[in-house]
Amino acid sequence: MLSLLVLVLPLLLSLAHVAPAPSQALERTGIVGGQEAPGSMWPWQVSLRIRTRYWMHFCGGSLIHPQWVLTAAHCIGPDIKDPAFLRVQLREQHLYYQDNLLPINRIIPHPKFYSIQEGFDIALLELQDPVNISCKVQLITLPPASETFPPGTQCWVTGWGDVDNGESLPPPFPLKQAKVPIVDNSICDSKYHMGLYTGDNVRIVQEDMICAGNEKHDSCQGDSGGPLVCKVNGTWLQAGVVSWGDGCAQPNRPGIYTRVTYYLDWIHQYVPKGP
Ligand code: 4AZ
Repeated sequence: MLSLLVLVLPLLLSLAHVAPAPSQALERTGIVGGQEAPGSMWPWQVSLRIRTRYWMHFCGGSLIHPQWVLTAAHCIGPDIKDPAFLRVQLREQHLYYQDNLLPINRIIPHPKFYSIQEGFDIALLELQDPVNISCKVQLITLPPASETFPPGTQCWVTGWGDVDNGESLPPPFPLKQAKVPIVDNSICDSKYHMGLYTGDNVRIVQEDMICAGNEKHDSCQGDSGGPLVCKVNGTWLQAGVVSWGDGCAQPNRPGIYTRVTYYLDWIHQYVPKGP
């Protein structure tokens, strides 16, 4: 039962924190430490909405095919949800201002997902109808299986999540971006062991994860499910899906993402390679 609470708590928290906050100081940066995204960028970013009093943002996602959205399993599982209570909003500059919510056919969490720390934090949403690709709405390219995204690769994370630990994005809820450096998996794992009694032989950062960010720039609650993208030889590729972390922008606690290259075969069991 406790494990159930541990599983649903992140969802409850991510639901709780996104309720429109009273207007606050005008100068707010973030994701954590980012800036507002230019309107022409990140055309694959989507917002996942859940039916409450209104269709509330609870997670990010990315458009990888005209009819498919990639997100995190912890956003929508592991318990089965009725697609009727979810909607997808394509790229918009400010949450809620120009909503055109799209219905979903199928919700597909990775079958091995159980808890965030164990990995497999990836899911697919099939839209009822394929969307029109335009200058505002475009697909993000999945990386080739061989792409490792070495430290030093220029990567960015985007979303409408918290601007600091426990501090939600204030109205008018602009899409935010932050440039986050990739952190090598073994270095990230040793950082996560700092200040813990967990034995060094106990892996915290698993092989199906990729780390990025630092004390200045990070993703945070409400960014979950959204894309970590990197420009490789002039093409934007999706390296990760926002998954978890120990707080946001804390020292020695980079953000942890699901490593997309690890799940290409699983994704292509459902998502056609062409349009
Ligand atoms: C969350 O709770 C969450 N700093 C998302 C991203 C990160 C930490 C927590 C990474 O959804």
